[in-house]
Amino acid sequence: MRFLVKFLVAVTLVFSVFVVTTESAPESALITKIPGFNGTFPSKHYAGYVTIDKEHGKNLWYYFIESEKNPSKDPVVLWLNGGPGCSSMDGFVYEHGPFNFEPAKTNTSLPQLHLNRYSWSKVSNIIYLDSPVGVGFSYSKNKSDYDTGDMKTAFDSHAFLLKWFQMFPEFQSNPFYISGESYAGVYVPTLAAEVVKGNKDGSKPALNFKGYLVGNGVTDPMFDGNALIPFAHGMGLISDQLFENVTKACHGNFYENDGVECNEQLNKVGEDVGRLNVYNILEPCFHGTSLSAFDIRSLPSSLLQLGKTEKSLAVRKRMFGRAWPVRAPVRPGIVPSWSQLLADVSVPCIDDRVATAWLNHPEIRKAINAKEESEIGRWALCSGKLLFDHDAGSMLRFHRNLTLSGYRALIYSGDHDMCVPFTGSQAWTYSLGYKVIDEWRPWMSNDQVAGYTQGYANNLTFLTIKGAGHTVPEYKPRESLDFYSRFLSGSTI
Ligand SMILES: *[C@@H]1O[C@H](CO)[C@@H](O)[C@H](O)[C@H]1NC(C)=O
Ligand SMILES: *[C@@H]1O[C@H](CO)[C@@H](O)[C@H](O)[C@H]1NC(C)=O
Ligand SMILES: *[C@@H]1O[C@H](CO)[C@@H](O)[C@H](O)[C@H]1NC(C)=O
Ligand SMILES: *[C@@H]1O[C@H](CO)[C@@H](O)[C@H](O)[C@H]1NC(C)=O
Ligand SMILES: *[C@@H]1O[C@H](CO)[C@@H](O)[C@H](O)[C@H]1NC(C)=O
Ligand SMILES: CC(=O)N[C@H]1CO[C@H](CO)[C@@H](O)[C@@H]1O
Repeated sequence: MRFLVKFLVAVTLVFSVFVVTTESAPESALITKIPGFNGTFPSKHYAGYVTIDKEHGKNLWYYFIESEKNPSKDPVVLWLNGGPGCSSMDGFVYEHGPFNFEPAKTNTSLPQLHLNRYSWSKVSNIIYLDSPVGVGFSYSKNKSDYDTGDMKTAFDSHAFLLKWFQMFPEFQSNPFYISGESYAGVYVPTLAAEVVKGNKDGSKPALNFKGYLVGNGVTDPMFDGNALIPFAHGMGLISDQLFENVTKACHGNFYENDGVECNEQLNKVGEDVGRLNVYNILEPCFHGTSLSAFDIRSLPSSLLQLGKTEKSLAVRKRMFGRAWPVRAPVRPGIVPSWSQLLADVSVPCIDDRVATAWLNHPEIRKAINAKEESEIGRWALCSGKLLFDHDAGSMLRFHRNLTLSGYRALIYSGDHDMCVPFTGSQAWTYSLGYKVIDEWRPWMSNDQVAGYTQGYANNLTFLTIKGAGHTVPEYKPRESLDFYSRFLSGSTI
């Protein structure tokens, strides 16, 4: 376990008091036109930089979309993708952003944009933030800022929020929520704790923080590490006999056991599940297996239909996100960088083609107020620039504090994700020991069972989305907009 000395130094240097002013939304950040989109925006879009440390030239980039319903009353939601090191434009392009992307016909033309009828901006004001600096379009002129970790990231994102709400004062009284998925299972609670602390300490403006949402979130090494074996067994990926053997050999403790016998059994599990698409076991995996383009065409059509959604454009067939190789749950300490992972050729199912082509096109970067490539480099879905320390420990104490302080929490889980399986999230939410007030039951979307939920005291809700993978709205956009809007409005999911 590493300590927080660096972080504490940074805190003392960076701390400053923000002055509340009465400006309104910055006109210079307003986006009026995006090449590749011919229609009119259903609501206002803004993008730009917030400088959180002038001396270092430290700048966080955001894309903000006003609600299409009632921007002055609807919640403001911050969205964070994980990694660590992945851009939140992943969520914008592939999950719940305002557009669906039609890949460009040639490699010099632009992707064509269509409106996404299941965009989360239908019911909320939403901020996509590239965080920490070194990720997406966010940057620092002092490269030492790329040596970072959980606590520093939370501290900086809080500084961003204070400045952002100062720039957009008309949103200061809206309910405010923090959301994210995957490694944002760490970003969200740590940032929420900073926000609560800031409010207590009188930071200005006060943030009207109400609660948070975490999807397939990294939370705790023991719960996350023990999740795979029961998941693989329940999903029919390993045999009853192997399940019995591995459980016996590892004494039911799969996350840190290094006994020879246990390891042998875990290796057998690895052989069974290793070539699956870790982000959605139903999806084909084009990389990291021997499937060639020809093999893919010859797959039975029933297999090609798997994971098909109502989205007008197909979901990513290959995707990029942090692959915790099946037996490497997130542990305290340095998290390997994306370039190190890629060098090991251990990230399966990679694709970021539409997003990469779009966000590196000079016309697009100009339109969305992002710095030019010559100044800050290429946009990458996940950054290899960071030296990132997982220094916040288990998230359980954060969740306990936040929920006991009255903040609402939705912990949701695509139930076909093998990266952060629902079995872990289900187990840790239960482990908090809160009274069950809404016993496990199906929840409905469009007259169909969309998944299962269990509600606890202290406004904690656990929810699964049936058939969804790691990036839930990418697979189940309609169901996702349903649970999202019900949670935000405070009604029963
Ligand atoms: C675009 O595609 C053509 C034909 O496939 C290829 O020769 C060219 O190198 C590509 N250009 C870029 C910038 O990728
Ligand atoms: C937008 O307009 C351009 C030029 O008229 C056209 O080539 C393109 O197909 C249109 N895109 C969409 C999505 O309608
Ligand atoms: C970058 O920041 C570090 C830590 O604050 C400082 O020691 C260093 O002098 C800075 N470097 C530059 C080039 O400003
Ligand atoms: C389980 O363990 C038994 C006893 O060691 C062995 O005979 C059997 O082959 C194992 N089965 C599997 C599936 O590993
Ligand atoms: C939990 O709350 C206590 C009391 O407000 C505070 O001292 C502590 O730092 C909090 N812990 C976390 C992890 O937020
Ligand atoms: C908005 C909401 O659901 N609030 C509830 C949070 O939890 C407390 C105690 O469990 C309830 O009294 C609130 O109604």
